[in-house]
Amino acid sequence: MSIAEDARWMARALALARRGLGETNPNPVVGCVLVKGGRVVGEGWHRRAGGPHAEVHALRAAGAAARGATAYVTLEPCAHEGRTPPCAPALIAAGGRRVVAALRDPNPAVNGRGLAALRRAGLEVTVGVAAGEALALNERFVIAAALTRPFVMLKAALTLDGKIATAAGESKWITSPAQRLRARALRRLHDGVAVGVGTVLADDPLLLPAPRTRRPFHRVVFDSRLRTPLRSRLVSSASDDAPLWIVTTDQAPGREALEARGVRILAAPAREGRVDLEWGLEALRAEGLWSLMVEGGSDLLGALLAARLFDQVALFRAPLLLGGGHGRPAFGGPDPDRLSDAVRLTARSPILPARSAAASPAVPSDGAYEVWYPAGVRYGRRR
Ligand code: AOF
Ligand code: ZN
Repeated sequence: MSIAEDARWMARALALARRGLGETNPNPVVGCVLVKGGRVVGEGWHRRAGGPHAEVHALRAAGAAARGATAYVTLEPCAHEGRTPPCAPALIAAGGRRVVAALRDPNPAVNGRGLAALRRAGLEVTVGVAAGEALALNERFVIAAALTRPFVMLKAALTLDGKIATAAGESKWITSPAQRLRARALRRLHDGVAVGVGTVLADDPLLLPAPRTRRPFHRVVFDSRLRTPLRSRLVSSASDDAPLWIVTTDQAPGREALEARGVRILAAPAREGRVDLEWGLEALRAEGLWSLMVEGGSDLLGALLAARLFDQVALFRAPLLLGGGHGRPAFGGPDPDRLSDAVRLTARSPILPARSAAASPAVPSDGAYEVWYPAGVRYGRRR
């Protein structure tokens, strides 16, 4: 099989994987194409967490024709018994001859074990075809696999001079309707969104993606003193499809009334009366959240920035200059004394291999927002 042919079938597998975007969380998106004699005998993609993996869909479609086929998969076939049976043994049992994977699965539960099992069974294994594209597609999953907290995207809608509200508190609306539409669509890529309680009190937001996801979409409030109103739209809409979790301290009164309305409370040991953000994020990860979009307010974004607890920044900038010295800055938090304390950003994803031409575009084609990454960050194995 030629390199060009491998690239062509992997492109097809990537296109299939893309169909799962927004619906497979916290799992990655994965596509699989089974090819024999230069034609497709079966294909599939992972549709939702807890459902069959891409390989299983493709094997079912191929039936007996899978014997002797090459499997093109955008992620290493798994070897672990998770919510579904492992894919590597399924490919072996079906009589596959060769497996081409774009990426090794960084999930500590897999991490090379699937590839090893395939090789042991005598299948030919090729890894790294279109790795850059596959990484860009599953950026949140791949980065989170190296962390003990969720992947964190900081999102702000701001004026060109960096303000998210006037001194009087007016914030609706800074960005255009088209930008706001894109921001709600961006939520779909994440397991959930988070805000500080100040934003709940000021805006009473619903924090749901549009279009809605078929899988549960989590809303999280960082709220040290449990000030989230029982009558807020977040609490009223808490459900299995749209869970509401509040990260608070173990000293905050009033949790029972919220719990009675179906709100999940995660109580951290208080640090100077406030939630320890790192503890909160690690607790969210332990509860299964791999990716979080943090949408404000100023204090929460500033605190996460100062603590370097983020992996990506999405800026929705409006062509406005507010002026004045008292508008609300997008990123509050502590004031650094020195320029060397500023957070330097880069447009290039830190997980892309140096030579890869693939890119997660810094500005999507509609120009609605910009994507930045912290410069100089290296993701190793689990930090
Ligand atoms: C594959 N093919 O299509 C996907 C894989 O909870 P489970 O059993 O669905 O396992 C989820 C993990 O399996 C996920 O974190 C990732 O490591 C891998 N996803 N693997 O072989 C697939 N979606
Ligand atoms: Zn699998």
